[in-house]
Amino acid sequence: LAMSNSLRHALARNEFTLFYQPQVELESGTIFSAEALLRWRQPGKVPVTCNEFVTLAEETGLILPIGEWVLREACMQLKRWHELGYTNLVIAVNLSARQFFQPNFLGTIRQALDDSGIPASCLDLEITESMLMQRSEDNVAMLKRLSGMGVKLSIDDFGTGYSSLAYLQRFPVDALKIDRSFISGIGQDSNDTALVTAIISMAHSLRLKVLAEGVETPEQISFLRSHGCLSAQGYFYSEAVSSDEFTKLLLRQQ
Ligand code: G
Ligand code: G
Ligand code: MN
Ligand code: NA
Repeated sequence: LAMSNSLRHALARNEFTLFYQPQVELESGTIFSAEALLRWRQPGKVPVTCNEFVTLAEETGLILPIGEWVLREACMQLKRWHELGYTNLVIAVNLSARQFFQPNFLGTIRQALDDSGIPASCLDLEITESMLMQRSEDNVAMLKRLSGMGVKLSIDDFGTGYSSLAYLQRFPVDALKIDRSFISGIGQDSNDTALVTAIISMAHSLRLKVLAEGVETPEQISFLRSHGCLSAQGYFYSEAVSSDEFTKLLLRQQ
């Protein structure tokens, strides 16, 4: 396959970059975190979407070296922002299942923290519900060790999987990210609206933070605020941008 061949050389050829999407506090609009999103640009070619090549990278195992690169790069970039004075800024990194279940996963995290020198509490790992549900006993042990290191854990695309309340309570998870498909239905679709309300109140009773993904309109923002959701990300604030553009966003809010 042509794409898997190009993917194999992409790291060595420096074709990957990270873009960053701000995560903001709803009340103040302050940026508190940057979600790192992987981009692949081959010279002279149309960029491939992340979903396309992440799936291929998982199948071929290339996601392991790519994922390590993402972690390193994201932590190093956060270090630069900390050095500029944004010392409370957090970096959120997406993990794939294969990475998460790799035997030396904890070692990889430790290494990225040590090499960059950022505090563990400023690294937020995004995992999916389905990753939590697989091999749940091993997961509890590993998540407890991660949480013991001080690393934060968020559940990405929340609401699209099958996690139960009982399950959620067993994992040392810090935050739920409500999937953007539900946010886009706020005020449009009564099922989505009810679901968002239920997820927020469930998160509160489990003492979890809750973030709304894919926020695009002021109506969505006022709905979320009035229901006690404290943080959000989405095109209303900013799409994912280069590290330089992200620095400008940080400077602008001073
Ligand atoms: O921004 P974009 O449309 O490319 O993101 C599409 C999907 O790719 C998202 O679901 C996101 O979680 C995933 N993704 C983005 N960056 C990474 C990454 O570094 N690692 C993994 N495993 N997935 C990522
Ligand atoms: O699955 P994950 O949440 O990691 O994926 C992030 C994806 O969501 C990226 O592809 C990003 O480009 C996209 N995204 C971020 N904000 C918005 C938004 O407000 N609206 C839409 N439609 N997509 C968004
Ligand atoms: Mn994500
Ligand atoms: Na998501």
